[in-house]
Amino acid sequence: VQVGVVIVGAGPAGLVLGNLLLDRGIDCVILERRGREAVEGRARAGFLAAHSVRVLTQHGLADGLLARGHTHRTCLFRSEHGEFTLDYGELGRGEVHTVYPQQELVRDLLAEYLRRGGEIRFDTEVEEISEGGRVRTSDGTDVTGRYVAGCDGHRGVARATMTAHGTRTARWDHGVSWLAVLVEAPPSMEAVGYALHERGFAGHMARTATVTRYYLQCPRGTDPADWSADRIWAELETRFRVDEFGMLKDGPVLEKAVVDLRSDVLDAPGDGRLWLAGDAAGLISPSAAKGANLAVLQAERLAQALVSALKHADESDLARYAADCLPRVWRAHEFSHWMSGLLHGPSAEDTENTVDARARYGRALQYARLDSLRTSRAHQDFFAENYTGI
Ligand code: RFL
Repeated sequence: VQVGVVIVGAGPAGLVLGNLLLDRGIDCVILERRGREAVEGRARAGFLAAHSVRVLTQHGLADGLLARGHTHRTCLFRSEHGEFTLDYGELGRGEVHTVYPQQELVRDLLAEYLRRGGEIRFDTEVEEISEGGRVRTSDGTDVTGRYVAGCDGHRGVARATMTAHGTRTARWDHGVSWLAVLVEAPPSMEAVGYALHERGFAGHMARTATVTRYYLQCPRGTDPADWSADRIWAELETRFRVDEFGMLKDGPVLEKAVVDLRSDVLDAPGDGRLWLAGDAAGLISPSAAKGANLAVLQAERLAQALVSALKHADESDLARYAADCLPRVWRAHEFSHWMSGLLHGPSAEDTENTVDARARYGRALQYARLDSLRTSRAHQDFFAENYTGI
């Protein structure tokens, strides 16, 4: 079988790309390792940047998120020094977030892809991508594309193929992990909540009227099974200082998983016939909620470049794809990295090993960052621009 583009992976990157290609009359097929139910049920991101909403709207992919998503414009920081709220919708470029669970976005994108006549094969794992654009799948069939789009996440074959051919990776391990918890309870506050605490960071992010996401910083190697619902709520209440600021709205824990905070970026997100988008091209720690937004950005750019290549035999946009995306990718990483420093303070290693000096220095820097953000309008504008921007 020969098609214009073989897309590996049906996450946000692959599905946005597939829709945009179909729109321009490019034939493509998506190969997805998992079944439809698993693809549509995976709860991850929730905060969409204004840029992502613009791209999705422009391409007729935003009906669901415009109808059921919520606008979000404030974030709150709580620490031993009290709390303050930033109305980021009034700062910087005046952009806001749209809160819409990733699994609902994926469901919408998939429905639209099928409505546009797109082909997708579920339960089909790609095992190898070879130089001529040939893709070997677990069911023993080969599919060949004029181009292959690797949208198979950070553990996928596309990235492994690139690195096996010598593409280098820039990588950072933030040294901490988050216990990511989904609870069946309405949000406890209007804002995104960031709690800085000597026991570690805790986060609160709205998802829907009945489901809320919480995060708890935990040591690397934490087993989620060690965290009972009671322990989770007790720790959240301590770090959110409920005695001082009021209770959280609790409810049953629906899901818990540990996410290690790591970031990396491939030097070259593609070459020849194989081009990467989303987590396949780079993983960003969730500290500033940028991952799904970078996936949308890259899928849009890659779609344009592939259309030029396939319709006009012009590969100059593909040649420029890296230069086009990487500066914005790195700006997102820079901001996420700064957020990570703000939220986490000194690493557990610093606190345990070099007890005093380094830990105290790290903690003081953390509070200086927070204080700058609390008191400087210029810093608040800069924060808002990066927080909502892509
Ligand atoms: P995905 O979503 O991982 O999709 C990749 C797809 O490829 C399939 N696949 C294969 N298929 C065929 N053959 C193979 N060999 C394959 N290998 C893999 C997989 O089954 C899967 O369906 O990658 P994509 O499309 O690049 O999208 C990236 C985003 O999912 C990710 O960046 C975000 O979820 C990150 N993220 C957040 N991003 C935001 O912008 N805002 C947020 O609020 C936010 N919160 C989060 C997050 C990520 C989290 N976790 C779990 C890491 C919260 C969490 C807890």
